[in-house]
Amino acid sequence: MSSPVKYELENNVGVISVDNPPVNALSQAVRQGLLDAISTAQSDASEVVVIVCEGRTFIAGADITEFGKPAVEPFLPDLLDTIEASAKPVVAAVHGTALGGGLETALASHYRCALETAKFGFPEVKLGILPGAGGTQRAPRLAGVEAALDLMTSGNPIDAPQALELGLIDKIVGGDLREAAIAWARELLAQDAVPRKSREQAVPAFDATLFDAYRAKLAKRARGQIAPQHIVTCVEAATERPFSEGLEIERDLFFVCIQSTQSAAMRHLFFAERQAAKVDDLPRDTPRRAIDTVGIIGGGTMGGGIAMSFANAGIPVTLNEVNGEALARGLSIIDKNYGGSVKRGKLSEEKAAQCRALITGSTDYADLADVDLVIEAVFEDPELKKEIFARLDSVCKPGAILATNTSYQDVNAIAAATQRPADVIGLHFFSPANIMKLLEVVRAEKTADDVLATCMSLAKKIRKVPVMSGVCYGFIGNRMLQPYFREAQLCLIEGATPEQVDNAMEEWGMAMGPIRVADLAGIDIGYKARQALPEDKRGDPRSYRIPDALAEMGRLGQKTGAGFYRYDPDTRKHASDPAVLEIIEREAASFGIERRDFPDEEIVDRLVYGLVNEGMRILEEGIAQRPGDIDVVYVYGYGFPVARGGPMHYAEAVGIKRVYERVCEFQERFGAEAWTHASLLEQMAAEG
Ligand code: T1G
Repeated sequence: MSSPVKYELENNVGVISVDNPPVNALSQAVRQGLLDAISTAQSDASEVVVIVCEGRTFIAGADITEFGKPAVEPFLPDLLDTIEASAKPVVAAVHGTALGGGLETALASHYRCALETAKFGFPEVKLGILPGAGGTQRAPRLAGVEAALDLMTSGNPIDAPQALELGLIDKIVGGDLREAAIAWARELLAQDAVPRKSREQAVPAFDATLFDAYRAKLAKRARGQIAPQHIVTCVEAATERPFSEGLEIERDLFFVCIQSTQSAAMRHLFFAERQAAKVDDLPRDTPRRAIDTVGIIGGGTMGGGIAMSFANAGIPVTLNEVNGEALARGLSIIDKNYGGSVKRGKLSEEKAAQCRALITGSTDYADLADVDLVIEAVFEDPELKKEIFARLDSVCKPGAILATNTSYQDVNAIAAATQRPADVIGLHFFSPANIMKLLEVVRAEKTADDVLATCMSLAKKIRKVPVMSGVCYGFIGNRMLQPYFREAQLCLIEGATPEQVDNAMEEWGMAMGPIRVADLAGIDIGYKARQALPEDKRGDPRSYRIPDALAEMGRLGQKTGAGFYRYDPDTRKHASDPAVLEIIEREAASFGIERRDFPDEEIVDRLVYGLVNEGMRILEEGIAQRPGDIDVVYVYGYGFPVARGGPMHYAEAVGIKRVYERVCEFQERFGAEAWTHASLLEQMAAEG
């Protein structure tokens, strides 16, 4: 087996090139190859060494597939110490992304150059770990404490001009990178450049209060996560201890992180997200249709956000509304959103104007005749949606994809309203659609393979995370939400308070508790949906009598200043409202329920195991391809804590048998209607 690392002597320059597709990860073979090459260079005719990579990127980090397996030498920290100790200057030449162990390799080199388009980052925190090969000690010495903290605790990459400004790289080069790096290496030699070790650089002046400020900020932003806090400790050590001691602290805390359940959960999500983009029964070479222009029906909150997602990816959009007034309203919301992004520094004025210019308003369906994809985003009236699809069927060109953004409705029935059901698919965006990353791609019975393949790839282009779902009421996410919200309401009527339910779930890790989510979404949404159903189809009345009472009092949530909580008109901060407790007690009494004290653990188990049990049914029915898909849906669409890996991964971490037993206990206590266990759950528990 040939090494993925090649070493060639080009006159007086030793060139080490790494070729380990797809992202030149630092697998054992790459580490061994690098060690062999740098050792060879110490005793040959080379006077300077260049490290460069083949393919689409510089080293994108350690090989994550090796995590959790016994570590094999050479270990990365030792390899990087060897590179840094080289008697001959080492130049790292970066293109694509230098991430994690890849950036650490560059920082252990003595000089760094890059193409203008290169990106640099420490994404380890997104895997629940920290830079474990000297990054926490070398980066603050080169870029300063605050920049290093930002890079490592956010996990987000920066571009080459920023890296140059911070001192993480020395030069931006153009043209062929290998040639440019070799030429620069020779220039350095001509300037008598010597090995310049990052470990010997002093940490630039810094504000010592930064560390506690970051600890407090991260305790809010990454509630309960250990890696961000340990990163701060490592960087603080870089300012207080000799390099070697700082390295030891980094090593110890790296192992604490990598052995944590949090990191196991976040690594699971890394691969689950990439797996979710694949459709098992679709060949990889399934043709894709070209999507160069898009039309959107409905300029409301969803339609506007969807339009921005495509425009932000450089795809022209025609936004269609029923009349000029509605269109003006829709476009003004988009203008406001772009203005907000510029104000928050998320987008430059110029970029915002460029994107906005790609969105054109329309009140005439004829304007959609030539677009490649149309997305219908009107309110949830099934008959109206069918009407719209029948009109689109008569207007749109052959081969155009017709998609619906419905959150619940039967996509098969909508497709049947056209003569071309093979071109119909569900594209379920999440609000705000220009921000939320999740996209449920709903495959209807007759959806053509190339339509599905096109939409799964298109998602990546508009920076969304696609997950395929079959057709059922609420698809994957919203269907699983029903037992979650049902149990939240039942916990209320049986004895818990809105604060207790929300605090229990937020302490456990949810971004926002279910009661506050109900107030944010609007209590009238659920109320109207129930009113549209016959009484016997609304489910257990104990699970909706309280929100119905609030809705009938006009307490619709944040939008009316009061729902389960009161909201400060200026700050929108929520506060408890004793009047709500009176309503809860009144409704409980009407059912003859004696309210009781409520352990937080029971709230968490009923809500989360409700999700898991429904998730098992969704897998049984083949609505979701794999458990990891469900985890990606909940983490990217419903604020499920990344450090718990999603509902299905969490069930596995807790133990499927324990979950099954708890669900059976709930069935005993609360009845089979709500808690009949999924057969897959029973089977998995039985088979261990
Ligand atoms: N290890 C193993 N496989 C990897 C990988 C990695 N680091 N990065 C990507 N892959 C696989 C991925 O699973 C997929 O496989 C294929 O490559 C293409 O990826 C000591 C310990 C580089 C920006 O966290 O962010 O270094 O699905 O679909 O959209 O401090 O991949 O095709 O079979 O994502 O073009 C730190 C992770 C590691 C970077 C490219 N590094 N990767 O994005 O392609 S920890 C990371 C990415 C570390 C040290 C520590 C992205 C990318 P498959 P893709 P992409």
